[in-house]
Amino acid sequence: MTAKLSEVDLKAIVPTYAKEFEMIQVLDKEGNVVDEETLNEITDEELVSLMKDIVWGRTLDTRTIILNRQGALGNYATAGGQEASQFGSLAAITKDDFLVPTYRDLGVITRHGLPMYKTFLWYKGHVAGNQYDKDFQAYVPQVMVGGTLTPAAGVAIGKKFNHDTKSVVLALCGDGATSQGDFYEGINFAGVYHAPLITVIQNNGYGISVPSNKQTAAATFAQKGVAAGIPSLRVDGMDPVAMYATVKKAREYALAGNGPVLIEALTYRFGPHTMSDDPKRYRTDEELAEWLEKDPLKRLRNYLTQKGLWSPEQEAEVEEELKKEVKEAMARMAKEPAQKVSDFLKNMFEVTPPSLARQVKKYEAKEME
Ligand SMILES: Cc1ncc(C[n+]2csc(CCOP(=O)(O)OP(=O)(O)O)c2C)c(N)n1
Repeated sequence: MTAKLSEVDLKAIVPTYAKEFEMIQVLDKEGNVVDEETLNEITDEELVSLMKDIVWGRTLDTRTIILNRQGALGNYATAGGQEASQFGSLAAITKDDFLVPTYRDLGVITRHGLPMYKTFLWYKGHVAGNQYDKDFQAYVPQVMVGGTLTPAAGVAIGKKFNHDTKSVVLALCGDGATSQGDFYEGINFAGVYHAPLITVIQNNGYGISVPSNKQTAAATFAQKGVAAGIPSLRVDGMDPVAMYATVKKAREYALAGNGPVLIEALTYRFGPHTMSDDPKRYRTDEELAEWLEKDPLKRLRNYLTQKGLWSPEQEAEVEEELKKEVKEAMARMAKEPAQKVSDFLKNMFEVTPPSLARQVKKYEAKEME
């Protein structure tokens, strides 16, 4: 088939994808079931475990904000509100799957298995916070916006080349990250190689203070996957069950050798971008109030409480455990020897190149003085 240029209507060419990207939801904001079929595929144990993750994540966020204000930790990118897109996604993967998180996903990487004191060392800018056990399946949290996608695609392509049919890669990024070249390069190559990469774009509506409509003229972030030939979905990112079920489905699809899946999660951060940000300068109280009503924690709590699967006592237990974990992690962090310049120079390459080795020697001599 060929087309006649005179019949081409430029205005009609960019689809809105309104139908293709209808938002997937399982629980509505009150915690009522809107997709029974999907929910029936999930056991009560899985839902309770997901609830524990979310309460754990919310409590960690609250504690970390306090520690930052006390000056005990470095600057912090708050995560409250984004627990469904974070922990719903995490719950759908296993410890053998590879996680590529951003600076906002510190709770996620800790729940994936990074010792909490290492997470805290990362906040302090200590090199030991970047040194992981060889078996731990994750990269250090990426601060370069969009920078999760190229290494994530690399790991996924490696899995494909090595005929690994048992694990996938989960890469997280924000809506702002999708404006970066790295994002397109990463998803493009994952698409070309049919690599098992699941990308979750946590669309919280802002890149710091820049709203979505100033970042892209596209109607959705999900449609950015279409040009890379990647099945893409749009999910209620405040619905923990929808996130869990969608990432699980994407994982099965990728494990079957079909290639990547891209998911746009519609979410919101309740707090500031980081502790040095004042969101009141670019968001209204009404907007925040609207999103607070969609709170993923309240939503799953309502549903599980109705079913008799969750109680305030269970919630308090998770909170107490987390607080204990934080206390122990802070004590362990304090025992870490102060870092030396030579330590982080040595941490950059598996085999230190000669030019760097010379610098290491120079610093080591100074450090001995
Ligand atoms: C390459 C690069 N440019 C700019 C920054 C500064 N910066 C830090 S966070 C951020 C906004 C990112 O927004 P988004 O990807 O939506 O993620 P969110 O912070 O909302 O989770 C920017 C511009 C950076 N860290 N890296």
